[in-house]
Amino acid sequence: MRPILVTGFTPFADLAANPSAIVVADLAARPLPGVEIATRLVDVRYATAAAEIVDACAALRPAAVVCFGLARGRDAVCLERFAVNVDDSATADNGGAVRRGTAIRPDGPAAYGATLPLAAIGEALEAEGLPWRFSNHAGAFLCNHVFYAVRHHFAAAGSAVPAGFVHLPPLPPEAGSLAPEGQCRAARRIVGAVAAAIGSDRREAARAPRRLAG
Ligand code: PCA
Repeated sequence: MRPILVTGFTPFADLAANPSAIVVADLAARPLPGVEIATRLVDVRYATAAAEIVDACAALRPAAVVCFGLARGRDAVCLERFAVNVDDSATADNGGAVRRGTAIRPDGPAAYGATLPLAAIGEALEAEGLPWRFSNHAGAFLCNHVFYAVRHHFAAAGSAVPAGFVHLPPLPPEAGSLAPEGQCRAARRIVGAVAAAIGSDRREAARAPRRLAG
């Protein structure tokens, strides 16, 4: 079975912890029944983060990719619709690099859409009573950077592997926070919804030849 690749980030700036690292550790320690999961925790660095995740995609050939990160100042789990082709943040990465208005891929399109089943993920979060919403882009720091790089990797290969990005709200005591238990529950529901969507696609594909033959 090809795994679902789930990624998270280290803390950055003045943060002591990053909820995306917590949910990745939780999924690695307690995988969802019947779902193969591979996890990667990457440092918040322009020079290495995207390459590490793209290399994992090439090595693992995952069935889907769900990247998680923290969005400070938001108060809900945000399902990101688009990655934009620009690095542009006043915040320095963990190597001290600041990028303002730099194209991620000078040869790439202005934006990529998520290919995860966002509506089904939203329904799963709603059913769990968790705060969530759609978001139209993932900012212009490392989260957007890896989201764009992963989508570029699959688009360049002509691959339809579902891939996208979910921003988690902050941990307590920040405003709008979600406690670790809620963060982990959200991540489990998200990955579960992706696994269910992939599973039903596979069943469709398996039925299709018989339908054509019959
Ligand atoms: N959040 C940052 C980068 C890493 C993270 O967890 C962002 O929103 O870009």
